[in-house]
Amino acid sequence: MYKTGFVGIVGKPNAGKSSLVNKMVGFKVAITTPKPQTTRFNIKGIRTSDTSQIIFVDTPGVHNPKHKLGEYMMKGVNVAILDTDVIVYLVDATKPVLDEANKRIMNDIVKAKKKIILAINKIDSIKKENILRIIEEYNKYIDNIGGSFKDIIPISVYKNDGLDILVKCIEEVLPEGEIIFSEDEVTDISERDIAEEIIREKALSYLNEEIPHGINVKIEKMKLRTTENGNEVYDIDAEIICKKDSHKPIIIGKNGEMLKKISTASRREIAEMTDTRVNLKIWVKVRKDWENIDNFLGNIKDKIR
Ligand SMILES: Nc1nc2c(ncn2[C@@H]2O[C@H](COP(=O)(O)OP(=O)(O)OP(=O)(O)O)[C@@H](O)[C@H]2O)c(=O)[nH]1
Ligand SMILES: [Mg+2]
Repeated sequence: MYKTGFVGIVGKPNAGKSSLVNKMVGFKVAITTPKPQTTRFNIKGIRTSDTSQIIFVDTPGVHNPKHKLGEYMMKGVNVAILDTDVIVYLVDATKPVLDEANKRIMNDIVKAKKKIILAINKIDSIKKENILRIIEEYNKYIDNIGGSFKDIIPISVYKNDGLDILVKCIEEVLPEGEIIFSEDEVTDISERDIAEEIIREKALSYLNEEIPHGINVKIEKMKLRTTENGNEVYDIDAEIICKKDSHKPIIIGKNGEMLKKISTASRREIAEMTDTRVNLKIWVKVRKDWENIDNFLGNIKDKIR
């Protein structure tokens, strides 16, 4: 009996949701960083095997929004809860406390009568006895709001620990069905979108303090060109958008060194992903308060689905 369905991966920022989806799919569909609130819109990661096609939906970390950007991010989480067959609620075992925003989301999942699997990630970084305490706390909470977990699975994405069991548990609760996406499809987002995300990932990784989360990346042009000697090259023009005048020189860096670092790392990874040479130009622009202005949020707002 072949199983097919959509599985929402929901949880606090930094729990390892995007890392889990990438590992399950075997391809980097979503960027990951050690900084919370990396993911800004839902991304599908498709895992096709002999027994099932699981369409994972990676979602932004659950938080209390402080601007329009945050509101759109949380809208994405809510859409995923309604539109998927199963929810994997992912807990970071090193920071398991259930905050108010996450309690609300848990209530929404129970209210929507969705099947929930609790996965406790990063067990490579805690003592075994702490896992029991986390299980107890979460069981108590869900019991209080009239729900229950279909399964509880400790995992480590880093160590590939418990992931086979997680897949089996998902397959058990997924509906029977035919394959939806062709076998070679791994995601629903375009190369252009992934390229934007890769540039943002590099900027997030290299920049410090308050700047990383205040940036957005927009690709203005991404065109394939054939050179005189018959090689293909992607010409890419991109903008890093920041919200304050004072951030711009920091992103560019002394003698342009920071921007060069971001640009070199991005170019390499985009070239690897597209299997094509890349000619990447990045400009830095200031758009004051862009996180609250609809015009500048198109690339996030349009991806709520
Ligand atoms: N120790 C440990 N760290 C992990 C594991 N899985 C992911 N991480 C790390 O946790 C951090 C956050 O991972 P992400 O996958 O970006 O987390 P996320 O839940 O998608 O975060 P947001 O998009 O911000 O909501 C990264 O530094 C990962 O390398 C794991 O199994 N063990
Ligand atoms: Mg993420």
